[in-house]
Amino acid sequence: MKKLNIGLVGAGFMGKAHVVGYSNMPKLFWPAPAMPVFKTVCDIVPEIAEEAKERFGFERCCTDWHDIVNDPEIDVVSICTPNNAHAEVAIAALEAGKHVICEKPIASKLEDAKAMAEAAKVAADKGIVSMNAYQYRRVPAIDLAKKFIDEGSIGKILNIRCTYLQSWSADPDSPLSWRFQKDIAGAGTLGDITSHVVDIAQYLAGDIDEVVSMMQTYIKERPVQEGGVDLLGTVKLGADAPRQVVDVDDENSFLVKFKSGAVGSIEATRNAWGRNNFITIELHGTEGSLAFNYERLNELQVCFAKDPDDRRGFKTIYTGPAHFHGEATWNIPGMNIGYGELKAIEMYEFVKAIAEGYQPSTSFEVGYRIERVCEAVAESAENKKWEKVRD
Ligand code: 4PW
Repeated sequence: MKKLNIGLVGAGFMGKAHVVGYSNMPKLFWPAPAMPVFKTVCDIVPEIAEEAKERFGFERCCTDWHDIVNDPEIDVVSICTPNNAHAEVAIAALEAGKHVICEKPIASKLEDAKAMAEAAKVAADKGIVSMNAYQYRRVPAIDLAKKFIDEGSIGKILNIRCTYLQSWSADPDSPLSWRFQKDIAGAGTLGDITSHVVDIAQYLAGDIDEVVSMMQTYIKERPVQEGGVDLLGTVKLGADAPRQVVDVDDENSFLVKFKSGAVGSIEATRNAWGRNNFITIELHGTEGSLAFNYERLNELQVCFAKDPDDRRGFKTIYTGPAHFHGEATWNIPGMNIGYGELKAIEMYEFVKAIAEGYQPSTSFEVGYRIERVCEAVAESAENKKWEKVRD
């Protein structure tokens, strides 16, 4: 079986998620399209790099990503750094002929996102695969929603309502990690989580054309966190810790018009006590409706207009072996998959694309367009008027 030597850049939370995805992929999907081999892990913090080598089973570790990109033995580069490093690493890796999977948002600056999409196009002509890690569109229930839409089962889409609500930054003592710093992250909630629902909305309902938005920053200062590790608010810093200004958004909400004529709304916040990974999508069409909530990710709710008046209403479909990659996971609906299996599905899609020589659906171009939507959202909040998404 073909082997793919993996170089992982960034060994924090998302680095762990990529490793879990690669390791479980061949255990779930067999025969695997290729076998990932954990070659080199890189982190700028030497102790984290050493620990990741031992914990994840890499052969080597380093603190300079060039060691991965310049290593002729490496086939694939997984980029899990803070957002401002994505472009430099990804473009160098693509130019060195490596396949690349890069965490989202694609970059911290629009011009970097554009350069990445262009580099990916050039690399694609040489058979190099690139992918932006928008994993939630690969949840089997979202795939099923797409199937219902494409088959015409809910008719013409009229409206799509989306939320992404979390609570991990609602506490003012949640530290000022890189996710709250514009020069590193590029944006706050907008890039971090709104981008996911923009991806799902566009995947299901087509391109967004115009937006009108509001953005808020509720907690203006946070305690400074030593070191670059992002703990997603799981560790709080006390009242005595020195504080610095937050220069990104905590929350954004906007109305959308799609090119298809459909309309909708998107709301995202990391300050919603009681909500955790609350990604909800509700679509209303001329022939029916669909509803999804990631906190119940193995379920899709469907309602069909054609059902008799006394039977019409939402019913729940539990995803399982009959659904997207269900043959690879568990045998009975209700046994359920979670974030770990989802990352294995994502890595399967990536490795299969490499083995078979095509580009995955979440291309760098898709990542760049999501940034274009986010640009319009930020401009609209500033200008207080509808803004077109630039092509
Ligand atoms: O991409 C998102 C993140 O940045 C994730 O899906 C969840 O929220 C986990 O971490 C943050």
